[in-house]
Amino acid sequence: MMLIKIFSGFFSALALIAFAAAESVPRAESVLWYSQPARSWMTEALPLGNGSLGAMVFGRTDTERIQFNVNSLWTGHEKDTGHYQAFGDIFIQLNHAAPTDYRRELDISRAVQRVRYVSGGKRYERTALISHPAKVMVKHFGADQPGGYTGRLWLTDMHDAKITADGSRITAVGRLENGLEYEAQLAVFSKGGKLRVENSGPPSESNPLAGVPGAQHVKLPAVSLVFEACDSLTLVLAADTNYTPDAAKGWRGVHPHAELTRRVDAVRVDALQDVFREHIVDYQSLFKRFQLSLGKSDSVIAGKPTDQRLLAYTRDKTRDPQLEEMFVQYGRYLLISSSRGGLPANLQGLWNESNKPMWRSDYHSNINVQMNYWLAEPTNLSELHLPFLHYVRSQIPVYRERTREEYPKSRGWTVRTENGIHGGGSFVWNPPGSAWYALHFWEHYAFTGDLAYLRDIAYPVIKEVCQFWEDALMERPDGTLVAPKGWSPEHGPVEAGVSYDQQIIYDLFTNYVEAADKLGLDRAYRDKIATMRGKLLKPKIGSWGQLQEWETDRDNPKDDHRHVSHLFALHPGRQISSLSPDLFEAAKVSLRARGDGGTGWSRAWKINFWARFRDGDHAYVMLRNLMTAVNNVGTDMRDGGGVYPNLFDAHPPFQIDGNFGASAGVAEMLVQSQTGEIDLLPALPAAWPDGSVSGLCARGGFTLDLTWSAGRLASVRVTSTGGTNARLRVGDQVREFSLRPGASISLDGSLKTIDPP
Ligand code: FUC
Repeated sequence: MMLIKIFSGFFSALALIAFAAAESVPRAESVLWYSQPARSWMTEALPLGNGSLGAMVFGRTDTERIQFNVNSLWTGHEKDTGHYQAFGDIFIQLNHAAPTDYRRELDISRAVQRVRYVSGGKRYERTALISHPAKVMVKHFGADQPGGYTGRLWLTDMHDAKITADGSRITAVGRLENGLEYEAQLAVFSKGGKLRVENSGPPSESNPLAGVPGAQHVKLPAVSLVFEACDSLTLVLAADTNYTPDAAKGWRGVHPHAELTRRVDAVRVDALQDVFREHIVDYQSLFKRFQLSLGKSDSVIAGKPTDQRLLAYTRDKTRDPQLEEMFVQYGRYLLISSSRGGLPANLQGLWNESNKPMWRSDYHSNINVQMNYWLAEPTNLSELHLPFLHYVRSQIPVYRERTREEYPKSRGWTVRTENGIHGGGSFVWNPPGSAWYALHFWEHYAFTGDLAYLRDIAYPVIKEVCQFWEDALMERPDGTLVAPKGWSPEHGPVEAGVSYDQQIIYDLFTNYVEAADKLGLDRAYRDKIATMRGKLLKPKIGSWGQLQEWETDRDNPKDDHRHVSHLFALHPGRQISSLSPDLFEAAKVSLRARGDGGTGWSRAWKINFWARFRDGDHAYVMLRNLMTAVNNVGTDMRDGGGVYPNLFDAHPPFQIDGNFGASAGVAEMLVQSQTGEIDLLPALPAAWPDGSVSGLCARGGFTLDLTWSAGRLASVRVTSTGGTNARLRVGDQVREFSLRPGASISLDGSLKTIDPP
């Protein structure tokens, strides 16, 4: 409070509160920062989001651009995917020329952005966030002297919405062709100076947005707000649609107008610190559950702006464990920002500036949407997995109908490769897609041990997908069961017995049998599925020792295709592990042949694969390969993956699965639990000799806090979040014990008890 008093005056106390709340100074590895404004949406602007409202902020000093999204703004219907849409922008003409001391940052430990600079002798500072509890974006523009803000601002829209102003509130109201209605409300507050609405249209002499990156396509509305000699400005934005995840209601709920008005009205601009504090507390309740330290970077390296640091990491091969730590936590930041209760994270999370984004920015079922959720359970964001599971359940009524048209002999449902939010899909059918989704329903149970969830939510879904395959599988004369007309994404012939299909069905049947056993349900059907699992065509080893991608031994050792679908059984499946040494070795031969390159998500998957091979050094090579600095804005996937200066994963173009898959991969390097025991430090690379992790979750209902030094486990604390019997492994040492839910036990590096429960 003292701090606030001292610094109040013209210089806003808000930024200070944002950074003083909850903890003193943000750690260097929590802050992405740059010494220039963003020059491109995809590679340099910085993301904010509360799970349904998202924004990309440029931090410009001439004309600021805030591009925003709502993740339910989709075209499409029950027979077609549609495209995820851009919503609109806020442009704020500030005319702060020749800034010096410029710094733009995103603090991922608070989900707050800040921009600071000096222009015309005045020191400016901006703070921005999108609050989940308040469901608004707030951006505050402050300065250390009065009268620094003179300019004009616009709220724009990507679909010709009607834009009007009432007082200092601008409203955009629109409707898409599929009947989706939407609205945005932007309220502007000022201190000092004057603020007025102008309805005369944009200045005709020149385009005021010339020079603003990505703004060429934007049509400026007639309405703008003019501000003159203001000391500070505060922007409050709320936006939403009338989408509802319910086919029975035609996917449409109430118009968002009243609710948006309520959200904006609820923000008390004279007590903004409350909004900030509430946001930080809410965000940190998720973010802080998982902490990681992979070692200390050289202070000169750690002190550089993030883009330069990333360049040095790639070009000079610097050792920078704190950058790696930041990248892992950034994945968690992105998930918290894009998956919180509403729709799940799509190919770009929820950030999108185009009405025709690559691959529709959709829910892609042959690897991508699944990879988005690999990190949720292990990195202690279990409830953020639910938006994906709820989304799938909401689509099932339509999936059933479409599936019946395509597979008239099958009960149950499955999906196409490209999927929207109205049940519709496009591109080829992906028959094992639903079985892969079913794995996610199982995993949420496997990590939480929540039996009520298993019984009421997961089990019916898993069982219905089993019924699809019960009807779709083809029995050969020798009794072998094969999936007909399969396709290993996205190459090779369409034929029966493709490994991708066979392995995913095996995984589905395994999860079903375990679920039925846990619940003591459907004994006869459980036995039937267990028998069918036994008859499935199994993985085969080919002529060069590889795990075959197809039933026919035709794998080309020079094939470096980005998809590695025939290794599903290794990860995320559990059919192949060190317990099946021949297949384990064959999978390794295949992965080596595929190489260490690929698109962003392909590299991320390879981190997970090498972790499952218990080869930490190779997993680490893949992490570094994924973290290759790239700055191209092209879309040619032959360019290979990497990350942009804003640490967004480059497919290319930006695709968020690689971010999420990498965070999951590092968790997989530190702890694994897919084979019934909790394996500690299974793939620790030489690059991280000393470190710690806390709040990492394992299947069975446990969280783990580990420390290691000189490459060996030093201590482990196991806390039961519901699990009772644990089997812990480190190297060849194994220790079994039981814990009461809520209790913890601390062990040393050789698994001897230090602190009993
Ligand atoms: C799959 C991949 C592509 C891309 C697309 C969104 O089809 O093969 O590389 O990631 O999804």
